[in-house]
Amino acid sequence: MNILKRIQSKSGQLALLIDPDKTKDEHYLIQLIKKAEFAHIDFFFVGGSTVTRKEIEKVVSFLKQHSKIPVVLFPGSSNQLSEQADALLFLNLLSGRNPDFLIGHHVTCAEEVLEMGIEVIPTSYLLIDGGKMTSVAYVSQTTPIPSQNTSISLKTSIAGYLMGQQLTYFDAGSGALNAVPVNLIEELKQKINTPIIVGGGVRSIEQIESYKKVGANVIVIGTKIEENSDFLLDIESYKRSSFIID
Ligand code: 1GP
Repeated sequence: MNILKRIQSKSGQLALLIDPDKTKDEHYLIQLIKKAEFAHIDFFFVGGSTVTRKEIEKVVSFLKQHSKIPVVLFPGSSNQLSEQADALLFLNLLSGRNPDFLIGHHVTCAEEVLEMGIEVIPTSYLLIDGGKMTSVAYVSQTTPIPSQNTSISLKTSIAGYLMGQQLTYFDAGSGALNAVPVNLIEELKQKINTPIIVGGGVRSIEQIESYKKVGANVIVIGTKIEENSDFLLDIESYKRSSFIID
């Protein structure tokens, strides 16, 4: 099954975000992979705001060598590529008005991506205000959509869908104080049939559950696991007690 189909197949799947800038120690990475497998994590997302190609390639190759969990590129710029990854989120930062992140980076890497033959998933990427300045807002020089203004987020997502994007990714940004409002996902699901990824500031099982309940396909977790990788053990117990795994 290709990655987009897997994402579409059910709600409540989990992605562990690996920022190569923060995971340089191989011993740490091995332990993280073991815990992620134990927790039946569905995807590794790899990317970061200021990561080099060399770092991306190194981490992707390491993950592919030591794990069967699919690796999805979640790039912060046009150089964050690796042929060994299973798929690439081809992100359009639709919440912003910076042409570099709407078309510029895409042009820069277009031929190379085509030649790589990797699965490419056109993705509407919306930054939603998470209560603090995040690296992605700073690096992209864009302003996130105010979180209480569901109407702008909905219209932006629908525009992306009408332009042919295959996925909608709501991101409150890494380490956000406030995660993406659950009702935004609920309302979008009522309007269009787009698979949804949500991330930024997810720190509890309760949040995971509430996103799953409203039909978010993938919930992305980075910071919480960077701070305490044993959160993956809590995820395992939650999945076991909810009969998601046996
Ligand atoms: C990925 O930005 C998220 O979309 C990850 O955010 O680091 O807060 O989990 P956290």
